Amino acid sequence: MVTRLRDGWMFLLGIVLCFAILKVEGVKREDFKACAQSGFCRRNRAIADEAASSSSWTSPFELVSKTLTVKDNAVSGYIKNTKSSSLLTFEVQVLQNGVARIRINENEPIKPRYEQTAEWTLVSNLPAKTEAKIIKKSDNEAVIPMQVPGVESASMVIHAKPLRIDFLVNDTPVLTLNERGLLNLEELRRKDEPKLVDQSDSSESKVETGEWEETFKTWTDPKPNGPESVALDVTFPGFSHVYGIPEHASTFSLKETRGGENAHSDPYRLYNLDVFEYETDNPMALYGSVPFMVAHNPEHSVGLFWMNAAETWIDIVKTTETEGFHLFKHKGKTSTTQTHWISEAGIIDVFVMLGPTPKDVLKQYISLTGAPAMPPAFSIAAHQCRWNYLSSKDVAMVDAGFDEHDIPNDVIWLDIEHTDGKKYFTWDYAKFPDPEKMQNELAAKGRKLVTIIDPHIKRDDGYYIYKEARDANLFIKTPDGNDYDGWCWPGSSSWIDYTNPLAREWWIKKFKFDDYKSSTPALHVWNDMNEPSVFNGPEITAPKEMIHHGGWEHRVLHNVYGQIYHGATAKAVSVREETPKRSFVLSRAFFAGTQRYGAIWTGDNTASWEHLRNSNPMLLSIGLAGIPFNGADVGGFFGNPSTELLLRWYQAGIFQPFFRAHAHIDTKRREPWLFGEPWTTRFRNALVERYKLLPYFYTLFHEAHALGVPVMRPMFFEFPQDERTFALEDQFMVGPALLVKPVVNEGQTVQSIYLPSGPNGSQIWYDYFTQKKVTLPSSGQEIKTTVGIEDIPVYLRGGSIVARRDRQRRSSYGMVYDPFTLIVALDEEGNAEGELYLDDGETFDYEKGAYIHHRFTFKNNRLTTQLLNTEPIAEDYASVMHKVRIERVVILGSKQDNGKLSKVVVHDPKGVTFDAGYKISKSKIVVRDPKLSIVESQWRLELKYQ
Ligand code: NBV
Repeated sequence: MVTRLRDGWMFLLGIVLCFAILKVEGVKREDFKACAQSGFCRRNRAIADEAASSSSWTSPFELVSKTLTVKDNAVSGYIKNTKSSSLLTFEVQVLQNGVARIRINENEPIKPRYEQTAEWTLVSNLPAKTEAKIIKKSDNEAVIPMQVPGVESASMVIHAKPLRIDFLVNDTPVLTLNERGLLNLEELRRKDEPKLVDQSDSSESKVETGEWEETFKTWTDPKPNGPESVALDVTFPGFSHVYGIPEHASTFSLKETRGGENAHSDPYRLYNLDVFEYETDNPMALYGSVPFMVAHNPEHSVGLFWMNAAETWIDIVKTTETEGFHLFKHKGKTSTTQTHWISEAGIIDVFVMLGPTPKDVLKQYISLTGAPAMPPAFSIAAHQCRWNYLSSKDVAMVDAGFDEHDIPNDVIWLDIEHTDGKKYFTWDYAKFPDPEKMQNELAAKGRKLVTIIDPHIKRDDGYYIYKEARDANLFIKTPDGNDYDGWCWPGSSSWIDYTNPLAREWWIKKFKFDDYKSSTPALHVWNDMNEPSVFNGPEITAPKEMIHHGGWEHRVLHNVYGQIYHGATAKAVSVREETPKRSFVLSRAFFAGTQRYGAIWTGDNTASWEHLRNSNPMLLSIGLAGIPFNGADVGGFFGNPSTELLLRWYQAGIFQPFFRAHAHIDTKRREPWLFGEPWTTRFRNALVERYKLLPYFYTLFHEAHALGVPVMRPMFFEFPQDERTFALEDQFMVGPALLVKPVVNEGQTVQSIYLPSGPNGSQIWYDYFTQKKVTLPSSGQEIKTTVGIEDIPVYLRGGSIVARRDRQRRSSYGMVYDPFTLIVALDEEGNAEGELYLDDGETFDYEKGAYIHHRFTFKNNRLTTQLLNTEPIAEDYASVMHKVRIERVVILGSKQDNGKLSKVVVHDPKGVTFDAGYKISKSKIVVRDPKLSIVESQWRLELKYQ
């Protein structure tokens, strides 16, 4: 009876919530905590306040120097809390690639603290440890040498009293731990035991502690473990810019959070949450969390990875010498960034990456958290989604619409309404009578279908997924051992505990074709709501006291839950066929390591110019945090974009890594042909440009897979010494060659673009579309250009070679055997180089040599190539690709003073020499059909001058 009554109330609540979800406008800030409403954030901020206000503040933590020992290439010892006299364990590992790991834990906690974030986050084959050495300078100072490739000298200096750790690169301090003395580790204790001593004697009296219970709105968190937070300050001396720690709808170069000009007033929060109608310029938590920060100045880049999956807050303060702070004078520069990392539970497990370049830091970061997956080729083309395409007929119409209007598209998506009552893995057969036929029809054109699979499972005995999971005991539990029951789309729901290995194993089977009825190899998957989103939970998520496998509270792993789910789904889709294939799974929630599984998007944005503008800094931050495959809903999810906004969004989206048009169920239809001419042509033109550039994008995804470098790059990644690029967030690089500055303002007719001059001041740029060399004004590097409604400001960097496929097809599948055009954009010296990576786009055969990787070089009027393949191209692959040609070479910027071009000679791989046809206009040469196969490399194309 009680249950039924409760269910009745829950049902009503659900209706009200759904109604609210569709009707309310703007973010409801009051649904989400500010730091002041979170006990552990308050307590640690109070310590920072006290440290800042008292000149005599020192950290109570000291390293017990004589306990330092070396074992298994790790340095370990004890830290003493001088106020409580208790001990913490301390461990340092130095890895061979310039990374150091520091772990601090309670020595003998009354019960284990959560250390397993490593299991979900780190790769199993971490870089080897270097031989650990301690050079004792004095009782108070020990030096641990570090090896950083590309750097003359590097070391870690540990000061014992009080504990402070400095990292030095070529004798310059680049990062310091506990410089402000904010290290804190709340030791577990029993509720009836008094706290030995507070970190700060008076902070307790100043703040309401919320240690054993905390109420937020109508929810009370019982906190059975009491206070257990960990915190540490990290100073970046000499750095005025820090980046990363997504996901926030904020600026790319992170703002201060404790005063200062244009600062946020709360710390950046990392707590995966479903924030309805989120706002821009806000440090509030969003759907994903990556506790990884990069600091950059003209000389150095460093990274800090705070490996903790509990709720985390990060304060940022910037200081200059004149303001009183200066620990180190940094080659005449005075700016320093101080950060304060505060997590609710777990241990301190941090990695410091010493670069020295931004690309090196990313490489170091993915050596820990894993290489981004190589995406299936179709998934980097265009996707068409909507909540919802309502029936098979609707899907067929949309599909046909693309063909009728000659607009390329690779994927059509089905949102929650395609299911039978929001029971995932089922179909509403009334609307989709023959899903297999529908998929086969798409597949016949090389197109795919994506269906949504959310993690909330309807509690319905007649639903096989629910029954199987319940019977196998796979759901997240309440503290009293029942299956957690919360509210989401299907009504009363439970959530699979993916941290349980048995749950993952079971989940993987659910995607086999005979299990997931009516699914075919053309179907790929979308994981939404995996923060997890719980309509009637605190802050619209799962209560922290819920219990996972091994007895762990949800609190300790909340931020990684969605990533584990994403990983299990990606694996499932990949192994459903006998021969594993690359899967495409889009996730909304993410954590460090998500890049190993697939793509993410920025959730429910709004169809406004502000959100279009915001997509660039958001995606730059996510890419910088190791997740290169990212995108924002093109057009904006909530609301109806004007046609101009929609078009400008397409024009920006085609240069962002993941392109998906998507819209809320209440919005007007907006497939790109619905606006009539000349708009249809404009949308087509934008999408066709993306398709032409697919070989370049694919090559960049391969680079991301190999090295972690983002596809959509912050300007400073390519121009690390140019300080003017450090805060740029409205223009970006796509790979090393293309600079893009999308138009993001209504009615905009002029765009100014910053074109960096490069380290030696001689960087040439070409307008990507007109292929003309840009003449820079005498005043500097900023140009202004008029932008018509069809114009996208894109510039090609002199010195690069970009491979394209220029024939228009209806999907990327149709382009597999299409010939290539090479655009060779010469630099000041008449040189250029660039890469092309190719494989079958769907299997893992590239691991067995089935790929082609060229490095093209243009030098001394000759175009040549070198295959970067580590072994001969696998025979089968080489033989199918043999017929694929380079059909055109376009050379930009050839020097008139070379004389008159008299012929273009091709020396082919068989030793045959012939003249190729060409056309020349001013400094552009177009060589036609040099008859070169893409699998060959022993050729040379030469420009002969008279
Ligand atoms: O499944 C419906 C939507 C989906 O279209 C959107 O992309 C997700 O971010 N989903 C959220 C649930 C509800 C949104 C109000």
